[in-house]
Amino acid sequence: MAPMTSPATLLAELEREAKRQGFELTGVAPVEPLGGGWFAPHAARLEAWLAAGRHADMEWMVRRAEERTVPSLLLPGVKSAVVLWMANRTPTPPRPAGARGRVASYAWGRDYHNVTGKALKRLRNWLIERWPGVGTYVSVDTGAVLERAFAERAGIAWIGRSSMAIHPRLGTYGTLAVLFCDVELPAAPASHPGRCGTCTACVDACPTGAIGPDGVVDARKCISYWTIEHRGLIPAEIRPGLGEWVFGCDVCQDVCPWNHKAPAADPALWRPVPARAWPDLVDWLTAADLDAQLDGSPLRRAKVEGLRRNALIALANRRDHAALPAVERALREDPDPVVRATAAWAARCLGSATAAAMAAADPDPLVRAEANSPLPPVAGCDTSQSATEGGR
Ligand code: B12
Ligand code: SF4
Ligand code: SF4
Repeated sequence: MAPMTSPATLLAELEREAKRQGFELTGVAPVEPLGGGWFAPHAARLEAWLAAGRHADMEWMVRRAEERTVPSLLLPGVKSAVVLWMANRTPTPPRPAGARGRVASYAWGRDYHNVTGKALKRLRNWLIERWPGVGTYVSVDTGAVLERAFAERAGIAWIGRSSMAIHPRLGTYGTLAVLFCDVELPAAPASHPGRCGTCTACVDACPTGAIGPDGVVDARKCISYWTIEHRGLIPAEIRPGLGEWVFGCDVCQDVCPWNHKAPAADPALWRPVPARAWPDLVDWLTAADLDAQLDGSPLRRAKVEGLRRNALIALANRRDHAALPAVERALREDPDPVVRATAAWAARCLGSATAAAMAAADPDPLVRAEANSPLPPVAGCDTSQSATEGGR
């Protein structure tokens, strides 16, 4: 069926509908189906990033690299990318007393893959109704799309030195969503200009030195990668750098000046749970129903054994001696060898008298290897951090 309206009118209506669906920003980038033009340098950077191994073991980045650099493989005849932004940082809840870990703010409440993903699908359905026959492809994080590149070209944000997309009023705490379509919509005249200037706050503050001065993030050093994406044992030399972070990391965003006056996102939409912002680490180790407790939460991505592994590292880093019985129990009883191996290391860091012998007697070689591995220096976390640190 022929469209009933011009592309310019359609875009104006689409922007209104996107607002109604909860998106603060909408922009359009032109898409070169084969990935040339303005997009070529972005594609080249992705290729260089992968070639240098900066994706760590995220093999899914390699598997779909071609689709990431050639948009027409995702949608034949693609002409435009509608880029949307949904603010996701709700106010920081007060930090309760006790052995608590820290969780990236996007994971305090509902899962954005669900919230933003559903809003994007509703917008797509609206578009299809308005423009019958239109071809679309949608991505919220998991599509094979270089989302930040399209955000920059759509004029809604620039890619900062931290590699985060930054909007001058909304800062960095936003989820990006991209809708490719085969209609030529009026695109932003140019990419958003970079506004980092001489600031290097994120490079200087990153606890693990993951951000190069040129704004390239090395996942092999990024806390977010280790605590969320990595399966298996976290290497001993990495563990101290994780500090108290047990799922993701917000340091490069918290220090970014563009976030300091950014408005908070709507708690009614995200429904943050204080105990997910500041999880009780011993609870994570011992709760039999942890998986069920996390229903609908992005925390589930790390799986129960990953969360327990991370909690053990945080307890060791915090030198939480009171947690030693729970750590020893994890070493003795947890069915997962990665959890037991991490527990052996954590218990030894906490001065356990029995951990080495227990680990040596374990049936799994991964655990036995932690019986007398050299103990790296344990980074002492400043447990006196204020309850509102990093928040507004
Ligand atoms: C893989 C991935 C990761 C990996 C790798 C991170 C990375 N920087 O690439 C890990 C697991 C470490 C990660 C961590 C995080 N992620 Co992530 N991640 C992704 C994912 C799936 C792909 C990113 C990608 O393609 N990386 C490859 C690199 C090459 O691409 P890029 O980072 O976009 O790089 C661009 C620029 O850095 C620039 N560039 C690269 N090299 C060079 C060199 C020079 C000289 C110059 C000038 C520029 C330049 O060009 C590149 C192409 O445009 C996207 C979703 C998506 N589909 O895009 C989410 C995404 C980027 N992540 C997101 C978030 C929120 C995070 C975390 C904040 C989560 C947390 N709190 O723990 C951290 C932040 C870490 C950081 N500083 O980047 C959001 C970012 C939103 C925003 N406002 O920018 C995204 C867009 C998901 C979403 N839909 O909202 N993530
Ligand atoms: S998320 Fe944390 S570890 Fe990763 S680059 Fe940012 S500050 Fe560094
Ligand atoms: S902290 Fe500074 S350098 Fe880093 S992204 Fe923000 S403005 Fe840019």
